[in-house]
Amino acid sequence: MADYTFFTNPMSRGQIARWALHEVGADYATVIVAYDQPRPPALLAANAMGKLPTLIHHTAGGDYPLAEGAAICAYLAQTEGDGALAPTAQERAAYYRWLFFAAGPVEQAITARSMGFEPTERQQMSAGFGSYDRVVDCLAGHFAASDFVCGARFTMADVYVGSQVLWGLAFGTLPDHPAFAAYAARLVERPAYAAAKAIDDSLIRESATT
Ligand SMILES: N[C@@H](CCC(=O)N[C@@H](CS)C(=O)NCC(=O)O)C(=O)O
Repeated sequence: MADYTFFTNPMSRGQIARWALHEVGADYATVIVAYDQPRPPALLAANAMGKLPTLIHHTAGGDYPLAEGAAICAYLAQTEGDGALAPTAQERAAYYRWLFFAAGPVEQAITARSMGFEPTERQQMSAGFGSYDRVVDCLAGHFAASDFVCGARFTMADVYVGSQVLWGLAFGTLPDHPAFAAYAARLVERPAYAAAKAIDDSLIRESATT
């Protein structure tokens, strides 16, 4: 049995987890979940949300279910290989700050904007993301000053934060800011990104022809 069971759909945030799995060279078996079919019982047992991506880590000590793209990235960085993509003590503050910022405010701001919700000035005080423009300015400001989340070095936080930027640029849900474009260009040079993307792109092409 592979070390990880990976429930995904190629057209999903599962792409983030696959990239992370490839960055650490994890041994995984994929279970493709079709959106128009009932969720497999093993997926629901691992994640009652039935959402993708979901992983199960099979270890000698038992099975560990894992969900949430950002948590999957952080877990894999810490658990697999030599931990090279986990943060050093000096990188930890930036690593967690931007990982949580991307999973919370960035995700909420993009979702709110694409679903037509713009908080009023008063609502912005209690909405965790404040406003779409504040989130975008904050994120773009970081990448205007820094090559990667933690500075000069690529870490696993870049898989998650970077995926938000890559998807945002691809779907037009983030503006074409030069700092985002330059960051995206650095990310796509990662061999693990290319390998994971090739698998999902090929699965998408296959499903279009069946
Ligand atoms: N908070 C989750 C969101 C996961 C999520 O919404 N996944 C979508 C695909 S991108 C999904 O599984 N949708 C199917 C459903 O909700 O049943 C994460 O960041 O991993």
